[in-house]
Amino acid sequence: MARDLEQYLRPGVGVTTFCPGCGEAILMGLILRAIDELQLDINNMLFVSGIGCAAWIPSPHFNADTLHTLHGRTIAFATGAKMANPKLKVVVISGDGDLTDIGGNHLIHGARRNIELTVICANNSIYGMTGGQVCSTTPLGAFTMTTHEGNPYRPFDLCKLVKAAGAAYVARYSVTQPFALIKSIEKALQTKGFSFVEALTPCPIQFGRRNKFDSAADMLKDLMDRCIMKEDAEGLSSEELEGKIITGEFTDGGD
Ligand SMILES: Cc1ncc(C[n+]2csc(CCOP(=O)(O)OP(=O)(O)O)c2C)c(N)n1
Ligand code: SF4
Ligand SMILES: [Mg+2]
Repeated sequence: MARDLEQYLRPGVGVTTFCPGCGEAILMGLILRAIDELQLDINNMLFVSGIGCAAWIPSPHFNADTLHTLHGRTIAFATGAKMANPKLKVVVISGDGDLTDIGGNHLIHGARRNIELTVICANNSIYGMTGGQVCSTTPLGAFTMTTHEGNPYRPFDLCKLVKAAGAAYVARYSVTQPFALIKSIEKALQTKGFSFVEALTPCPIQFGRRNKFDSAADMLKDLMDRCIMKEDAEGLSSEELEGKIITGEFTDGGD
């Protein structure tokens, strides 16, 4: 069914801030589809973002209340807003660097407290907006502006981290799995407790061009090849899972 998603966009914003081929722009559309599918009243929602390309998803694009806050401090602002007005649906949308590096402590303690927030983390494996520095999600061996000889450190598994910290709902999907990702965002938005959706998204400009991807399409194809549903991964050997990214729901304690 065709939907008028334009109704959710702030009039007059016009040009998007995203580079051509950026997966975060795809994610923006998928979040709006989830809101539309649930018929949520956007006037009863607050979108909180930090600093980074992903932080531009709600602000300035969404025609709703948005808090574009300090780098790494989204969960603190969102917690304050939720406490001040518990009826508000508070949604945090930000990048992997913002939420899990500088904001990592806020993230795990938000999950530990199981505050009713929906957190959507755009994981593009890099600090995109500031020129492509290494991030806690950068794969081992990947080239970035600050790891010219390859990243020597293993990345965080964000879903394991947030699940272990106590979140009610935790899931990971790629923007190349749009229907599953929309459904997951819908589930997160309906969770009574801390919900976390990790959205894998390509950054062709800062990650792709340093890591032998010829184009944005190549990065999307790579994600399509490597993402495997949790259920399909069960029973596969570690050799068969080499290089694969396991996607799906990792806990579903919220109701
Ligand atoms: C306290 C502070 N430290 C560092 C910065 C610089 N800075 C702004 S955005 C950013 C990284 C954003 O990366 P991420 O959250 O992954 O978003 P992306 O651009 O990749 O979507 C950094 C390091 C800042 N604005 N404030
Ligand atoms: S730098 Fe990367 S994450 Fe940022 S808008 Fe461009 S492609 Fe997207
Ligand atoms: Mg990033």
